[in-house]
Amino acid sequence: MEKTLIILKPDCVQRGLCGIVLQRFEQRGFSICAMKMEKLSNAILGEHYSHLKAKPFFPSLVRFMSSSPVVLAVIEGKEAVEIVRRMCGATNAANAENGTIRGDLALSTQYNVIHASDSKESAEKEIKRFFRQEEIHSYKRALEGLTYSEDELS
Ligand code: IDP
Ligand code: MG
Repeated sequence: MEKTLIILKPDCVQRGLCGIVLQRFEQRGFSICAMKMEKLSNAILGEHYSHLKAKPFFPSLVRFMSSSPVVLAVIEGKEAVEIVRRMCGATNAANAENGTIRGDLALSTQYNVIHASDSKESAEKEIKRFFRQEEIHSYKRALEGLTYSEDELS
């Protein structure tokens, strides 16, 4: 089953929005298969945002992302990378569609609530960057009461 990495950013943690953001993924049918709170170091943020090192906002992004603990989680489910990314909405929250996490909860480009891996390759790398294999768990979502065919489980 496909996995992707999300980071609930310092603005999400400090505004008390972690619960409702995680709820959206659970309600969609995804599983949270790993989760922890951590204060990220400049070193790991430099690696995580290495594609943005040349940008003028890079120092401020690292300061922001290390300003308080964040919640890191691995989200698992059908087409998790693409669907989770779509659920987050555009980077600049002011342009994010209503109904997306950023479109419903933020207005800023930097303080945009959540990070999500942008491809299957980045998801694989990012999950390894933040989680050890033994921190990632596997379980089935309860589907009692639903009538479904075997195909619907894939
Ligand atoms: P993404 O988070 O939607 O994948 P990226 O381009 O990978 O967007 O940028 C990573 C993060 O850097 C953004 O989520 C945002 O917090 C910050 N960021 C991106 N562009 C800007 C900008 O123009 N000004 C300030 N911060 C930015
Ligand atoms: Mg990105």
